[in-house]
Amino acid sequence: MTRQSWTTLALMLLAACTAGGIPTSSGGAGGVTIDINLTLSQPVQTPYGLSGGFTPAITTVPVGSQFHFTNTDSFAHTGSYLGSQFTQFPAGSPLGQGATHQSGATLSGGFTSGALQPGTSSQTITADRAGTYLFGCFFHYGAPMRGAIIAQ
Ligand SMILES: [Cu+2]
Repeated sequence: MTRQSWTTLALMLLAACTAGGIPTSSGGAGGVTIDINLTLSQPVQTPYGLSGGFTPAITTVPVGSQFHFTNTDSFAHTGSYLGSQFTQFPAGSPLGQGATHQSGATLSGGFTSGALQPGTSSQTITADRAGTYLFGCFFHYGAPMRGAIIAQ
């Protein structure tokens, strides 16, 4: 390979690893990673209200792509869909105990990661339908621990 080709290849690999770029998978879970870490992610204001604990606070993905949650914190969290009735983060948590049991593999069907232990990832979830989907952590919703995923 020429020097030029190596440079091009290196740039392509770099681009693929950039956040928001081409989804890469590692460790089995597919698609874009939404990082869960209440300790490191400070609350930020979003169009949906105060977000925190999830990075990015708002994740935008193409319809048909996939994402998952990875808990990089030192204690358990969930990433749980709040429900289609919410266009803003409600003041109090709408999540029930069921959020601690992993279920759902699509945005349209609803989803929860279940209680994710430190260093673990959720199931892969497919962004099958356009829209804005608000989610939160069952344990620390009020922290605040909330985020959004936009499929478009
Ligand atoms: Cu939490």
